[in-house]
Amino acid sequence: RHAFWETQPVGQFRDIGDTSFPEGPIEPPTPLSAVKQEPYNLPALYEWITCDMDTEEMCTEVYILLMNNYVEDDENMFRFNYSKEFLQWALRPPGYFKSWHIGVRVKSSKKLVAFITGVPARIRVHGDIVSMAEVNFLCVHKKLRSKRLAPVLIKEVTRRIHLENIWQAAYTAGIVIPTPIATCQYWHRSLNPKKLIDVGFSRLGARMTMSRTIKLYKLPDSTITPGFRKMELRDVPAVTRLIRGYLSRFVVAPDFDENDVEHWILPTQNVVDSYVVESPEVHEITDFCSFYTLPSTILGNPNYKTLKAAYSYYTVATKTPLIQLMNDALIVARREEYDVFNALDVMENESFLKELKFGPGDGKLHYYLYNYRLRHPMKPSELGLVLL
Ligand code: YNC
Ligand code: MG
Repeated sequence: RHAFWETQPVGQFRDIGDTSFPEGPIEPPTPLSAVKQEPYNLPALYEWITCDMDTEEMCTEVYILLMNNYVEDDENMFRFNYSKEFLQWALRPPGYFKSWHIGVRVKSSKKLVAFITGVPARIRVHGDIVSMAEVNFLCVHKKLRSKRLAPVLIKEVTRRIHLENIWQAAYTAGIVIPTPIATCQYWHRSLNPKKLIDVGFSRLGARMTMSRTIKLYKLPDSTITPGFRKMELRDVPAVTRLIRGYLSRFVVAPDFDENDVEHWILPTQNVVDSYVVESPEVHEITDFCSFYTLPSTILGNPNYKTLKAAYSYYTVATKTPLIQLMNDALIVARREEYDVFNALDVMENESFLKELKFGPGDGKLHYYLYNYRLRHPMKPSELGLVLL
């Protein structure tokens, strides 16, 4: 059934429900000298490259490969269109390894035809903080599909991760492979309902007119929470304290320090946006919310080229009601001309989705760990991890 995945140190379907395995690594690390020193073999026409994401040229090549060949929805109406600035942000966090940014070129033409990446992260699973890779942006050019190239890319990124003495990984995918640790769902909040309906992202509800729909999703022009403002560099220590305290409640969550927060949460124009609540009385940071920007190309629509989407990232409410904080996030996103605000049902998100008029998407997002077994599958609300 899964010729490749059945050979890998991941939970296997036949073992689901078997509680005799201990939680933790499936295989122990090997000495670094025992890690294969040469890259895996590619078909003869292709060659490996390490992508230097510092250069504009390389970023552009990767951007174009993904723009034309990366993830589409089930009906092939939309395709993710990660921006170059986003890719540079996603791929160069603190302590990143250039060797984990892997491309495949056609030898003769030098055309980039496949890609896979890892970035380092400390992920806590129950009480254990594990050094992992977050693996993302696996892509094979449409003309090279179903040739078993993906397993070669996965084995090569695994080899290069092992060479840095890291033996676990976290990743998400829309498909089911052995074996999800959690299965989550996307929810969508219309900000620009007319465009979303025009491009086929959403449909007019039963007994609804366009003008009633527009009114239903209308948001105020300004945020409601006193002291709500964009996060600044000086907020990093306070936001780090808030996020560490909050994420400690979940079964699987990143172990963020101040450097991580500065990279992952501090606003970067058109990439990640974060807002804090600074209490007007004592100037203390009590809450924050964040979202990242990921447009999708609208395939084959004469009137519109891109859908501008915000994706809920990390949010911590200690004083402001979570619903009010997220409503303020919707207000700023609408003001900045996003068409839709997306959120997974992870962490405490379920508590605001319905009330804030999010609707469930089709398609699920499955979370996975490589070489780490969990005793029990998790509910989405036990997950404190958002991957890009
Ligand atoms: C996938 N998304 O099951 P079996 S998500 C993992 N994640 O193997 P072929 C995948 N495995 O079942 P194609 C996968 N998609 O026979 C397919 N597979 O055991 C498995 N799409 O290979 C699949 N990006 O080359 C099967 O398939 C085998 O030509 C088949 O290529 C697949 O980034 C793909 O959705 C996805 O570009 C590259 O369809 C291609 O179809 C494509 O014949 C559009 O491969 C873009 C897309 C995936 C986005 C993502 C996370 C990837 C995680 C990879 C696993 C990482 C494991 C941890 C490694 C580090 C370990 C340490 C330490
Ligand atoms: Mg293939």
